[in-house]
Amino acid sequence: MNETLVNQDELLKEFEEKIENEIKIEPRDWMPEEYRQHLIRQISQHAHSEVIGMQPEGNWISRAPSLRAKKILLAKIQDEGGHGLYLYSAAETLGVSRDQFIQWLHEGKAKYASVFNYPALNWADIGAIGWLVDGAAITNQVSLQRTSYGPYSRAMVRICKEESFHQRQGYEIMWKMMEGTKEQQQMAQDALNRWWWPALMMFGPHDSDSPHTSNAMKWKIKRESNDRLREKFINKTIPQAELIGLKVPDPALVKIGEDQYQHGDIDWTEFWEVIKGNGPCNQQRLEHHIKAHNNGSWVRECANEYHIKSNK
Ligand code: FAQ
Repeated sequence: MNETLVNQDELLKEFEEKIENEIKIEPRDWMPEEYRQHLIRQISQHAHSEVIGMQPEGNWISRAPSLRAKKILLAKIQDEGGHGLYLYSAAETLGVSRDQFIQWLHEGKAKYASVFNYPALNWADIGAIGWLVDGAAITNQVSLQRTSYGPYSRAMVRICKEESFHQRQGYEIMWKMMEGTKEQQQMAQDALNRWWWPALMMFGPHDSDSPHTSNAMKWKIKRESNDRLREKFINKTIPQAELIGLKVPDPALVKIGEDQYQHGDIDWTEFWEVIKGNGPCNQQRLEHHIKAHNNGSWVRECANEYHIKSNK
């Protein structure tokens, strides 16, 4: 038998044993090329989501209703930028440069979470984003803390600590609005009506329609499936809505047990249309990112120059 083939078999066996025994795969470890490509796709798309996700909320910093609300929102959005940086760094350990990731985003070759292609129309939307979008993100990310790739897993641990504050700041906004005037209560309900379904879509297609789930579960990249995570999110969010007098906009929703619900049909046509680039804000989000990236080129050039000089 060919020596390289034997060697490959041994390496694969060692890799599979590590996965089996919950030992993290680290950047310098041997890994199957498909595993590496899977991670490059998922971690970079995750990073893009964090950074593009700053846009809907960023629009509201200058219009926050109080200094306290402005400070909290500013800190939260900065955190999202930081999450993008940890994740780009984790993805770079797989052998692709940050410039390449950004180029794939700008060329439309890399995705980011579909939810960020919806507009934030008023202050209640900032509450709904924190409560629902961060709430969905954290449900997924808590599970990803146990992902098999070391740098991704460690980034998730830190991100989860910050994300739980984000979820609470959003819920606090909704809560305050529900204690306010009739008009404020209607605004909160309207924001929930518009963000509920896009938040459920964040978990991705049903397991039966998810091409990546089988490998992701085999390699323990994903620890729970799209549908299982969506279910967990729904079960914890509905009681939160009811507590402050909000109604989830799903006429087919049924309670099937203690804090257990079955949801109605998700509009997958809308989901795939948004992913294809036809959502309300896809073009705006990408154009804004490209413009900001180009405007910042002089900062990158200066930083590189400084780095080269200080290392001489
Ligand atoms: N949006 O086979 P699957 C945040 C694509 S962070 C767009 O199920 P997979 C923080 C998928 O990429 C939110 N595309 O794929 C924040 C694939 O296409 P591809 C981001 C989606 O990877 C809050 C195709 O559909 N979190 O919000 C979506 O096994 C507030 C088939 O799908 C993460 O990225 C979608 N929703 O499962 C920031 C978590 N769903 O790549 C600011 C990490 C699916 O073949 C403000 N990622 N697609 O062209 C994951 O857990 C997984 O990648 C999933 C998708 C669950 C997103």
